[in-house]
Amino acid sequence: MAKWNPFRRNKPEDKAPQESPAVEPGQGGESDASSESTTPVAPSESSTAPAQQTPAVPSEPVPTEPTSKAPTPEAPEPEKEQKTGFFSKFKTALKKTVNVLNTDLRDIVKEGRLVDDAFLEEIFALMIRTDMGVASASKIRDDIGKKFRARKVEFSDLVGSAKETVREIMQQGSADVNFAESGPTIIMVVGVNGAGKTTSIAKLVYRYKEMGKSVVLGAGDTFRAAAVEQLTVWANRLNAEIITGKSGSDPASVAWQATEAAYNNDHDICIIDTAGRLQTQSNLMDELGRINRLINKAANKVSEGSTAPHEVLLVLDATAGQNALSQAKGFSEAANCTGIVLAKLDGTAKGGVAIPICQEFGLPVKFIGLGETPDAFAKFDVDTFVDALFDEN
Ligand SMILES: Nc1nc2c(ncn2[C@@H]2O[C@H](COP(=O)(O)OP(=O)(O)O)[C@@H](O)[C@H]2O)c(=O)[nH]1
Ligand SMILES: [Mg+2]
Repeated sequence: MAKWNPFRRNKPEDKAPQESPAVEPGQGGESDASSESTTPVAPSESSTAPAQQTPAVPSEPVPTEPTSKAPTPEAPEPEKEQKTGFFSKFKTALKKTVNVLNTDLRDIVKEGRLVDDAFLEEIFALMIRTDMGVASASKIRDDIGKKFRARKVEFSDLVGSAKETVREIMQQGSADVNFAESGPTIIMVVGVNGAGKTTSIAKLVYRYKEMGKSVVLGAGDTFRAAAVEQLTVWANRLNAEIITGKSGSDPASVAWQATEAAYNNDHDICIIDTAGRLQTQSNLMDELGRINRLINKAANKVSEGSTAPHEVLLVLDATAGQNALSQAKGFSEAANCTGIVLAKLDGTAKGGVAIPICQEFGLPVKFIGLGETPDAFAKFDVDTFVDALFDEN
């Protein structure tokens, strides 16, 4: 495992990569982009960049003294012991869904009910009132129909069936990132402004540092100087190397350099931040594709045959409810996302939206954000989620 060297703090500023990152074989449509690499420029849509919430650098980011904890490779995965603590947070986050399931669903089967078309439609209408979306509600209804049609059911039958359906919908492989088989694991982080990208990166750094891994960051949100500062504050506090470019420089150049640094300096993990953008801004979405391809090219240049990024995490703000769904759609199409970080689950009752996100886009929810500190983060666990969803207490 690579050792992190606190004295080796590469800050190449906006030094352009030796090989122009913008020139991609077979990317004829991007020929105009090659000029961007020699003179770093702001993202082309800078003037129309999302004018929504632009979170300031946290004045007092409060990592829980992560630097005092020496990373030990044998450190147990934090989520194990956190599981119970997170259960109640999960329940709060799923309150809207839990309430409907636990009160209304219980009510309609109080005295037992015969499962017929009318009853199944009642179930469907009830599920629709939660945040699970039409497709999931239909599947829950259909599965109940298949198992119990023309039979009398009780609450526990319905809950048992619905749990099984949700588990099936959300079935996912390893909830952690897809680690590289050899060499560094490169993770790109995307999402709209204010979703929680930079905070989630800090949480990932904390997580991997705790596991004894060495981390390098790429401050790819070059659009706002404050964003670079914000990530730098976290990098310093969490003891991670950071590659920055000047404000307005080409984010792909930063991504390129961070990827190179990850390979050249034997880091285990490289996480690249990107500027927030709306899923509707097609040229900004195209830029994500370009950054993605250049990360791959950089990886290949340093280590022939490598492909990267290994993970493209889409950070969604759980408080956005159904809007998170349209973000998932836009980003998963344009940015080749491989997983979701559902941030701010601590501040919403609409966490049920995780179900349609998994179902409609086939994107696994890998991590959940439960607060603003780096440790307020957990690997998504489908069993805890389903248990919280149908918890009767
Ligand atoms: N309560 C809570 N706040 C969060 C969470 N994740 C991020 N935030 C806050 O959301 C705001 C925007 O986060 P930031 O990481 O800067 O978003 P970015 O624009 O996507 O990089 C900041 O005030 C964060 O502290 C979370 O899981 N829970
Ligand atoms: Mg940010």
